[in-house]
Amino acid sequence: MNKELRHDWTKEEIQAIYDQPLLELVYQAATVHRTWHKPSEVQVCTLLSVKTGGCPEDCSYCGQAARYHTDIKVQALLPTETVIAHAQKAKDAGSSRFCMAAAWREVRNNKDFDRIIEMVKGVNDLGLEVCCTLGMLTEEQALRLQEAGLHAYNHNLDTSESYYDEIISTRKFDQRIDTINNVRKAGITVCSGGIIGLGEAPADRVSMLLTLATMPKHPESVPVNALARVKGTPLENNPKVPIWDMVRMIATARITMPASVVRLSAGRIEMTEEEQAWCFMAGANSIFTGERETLLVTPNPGISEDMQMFRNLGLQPLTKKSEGVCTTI
Ligand code: SAM
Ligand code: DTB
Ligand code: SF4
Repeated sequence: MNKELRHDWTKEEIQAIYDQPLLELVYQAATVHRTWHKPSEVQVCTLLSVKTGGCPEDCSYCGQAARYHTDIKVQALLPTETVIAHAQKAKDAGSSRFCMAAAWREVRNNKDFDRIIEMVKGVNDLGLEVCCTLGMLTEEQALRLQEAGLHAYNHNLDTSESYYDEIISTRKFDQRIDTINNVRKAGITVCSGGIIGLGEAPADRVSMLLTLATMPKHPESVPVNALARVKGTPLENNPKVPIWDMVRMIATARITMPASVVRLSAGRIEMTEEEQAWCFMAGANSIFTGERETLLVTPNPGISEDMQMFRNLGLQPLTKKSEGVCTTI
């Protein structure tokens, strides 16, 4: 199979990939996956919520938005030492990548950002690959993060441009793109994907993948989240995402962005091992896992359960730096 990345995908092409008979789609994605990656290796990622809840945005899926009455415990920015201690623990557990998340609309040039910079430096000094997700960033802020040693920035498109306003009213799709461009300009790798199960049509999923797959450089990491339904949010009663939709989405991301790490992100707690196996077959090669058994605020399988699944499926966690192992804390 030829190993060329394409950036000129059309909506029709991606829709045709997505709509193929399921087994054909999985076979094609698995073939691409084997051409570009070692299929037995899965990157396991550590996620730490460094600032939880109280967010001014109105993302209708999110348990951390201040305006929804959810059961989430608000937590101010953690002390730097606490974060470094968690990172050390993650490293001792064999982790080499560490992602810090803050429930902010955007980064501001204040003391909290100074502390984030210290955290990035500290985690980097441990020899861990550092990732952050902090909301919108200016180019200058992205540069400061890069200089502190940030390796990756997570900023999801979440859904298609045309469905965006149905899900979030407090910012525009274009502002997501602006931040991603700022991250790129600063020389930080991009982690960007989305969520399915928001009530979007298949055409919205295709449109979101089209935006990602036609970027001048594909995001190095593409998280595919199934909506984690949080009580108190406007989407709490949405139907559970059918597994075949997740498999189609992962397979289509794998085929259109063959070199990227495709992350099977939120939603695993509601999937069986067999269902997750389909996702790995379709080209997913990363997961989030954790000792405290949560993602940011929703449940996630524990590390021992995941390691048992890996043994059952003949998968290995990646250990080398730059493709590292992480666990949720
Ligand atoms: N506040 C920052 C932002 O929105 O960019 C960073 C944190 S936010 C929790 C990171 C991403 O997690 C969101 O963009 C969204 O894609 C995903 N996410 C949040 N809540 C989710 C949920 N309930 N189910 C699935 N994915 C979710
Ligand atoms: C991403 O796309 N998924 C992760 C990570 N990026 C930050 C977070 C998902 C959060 C799911 C719901 C929660 O626990 O808040
Ligand atoms: Fe805030 Fe991010 Fe949640 Fe949106 S997804 S409400 S920006 S924490």
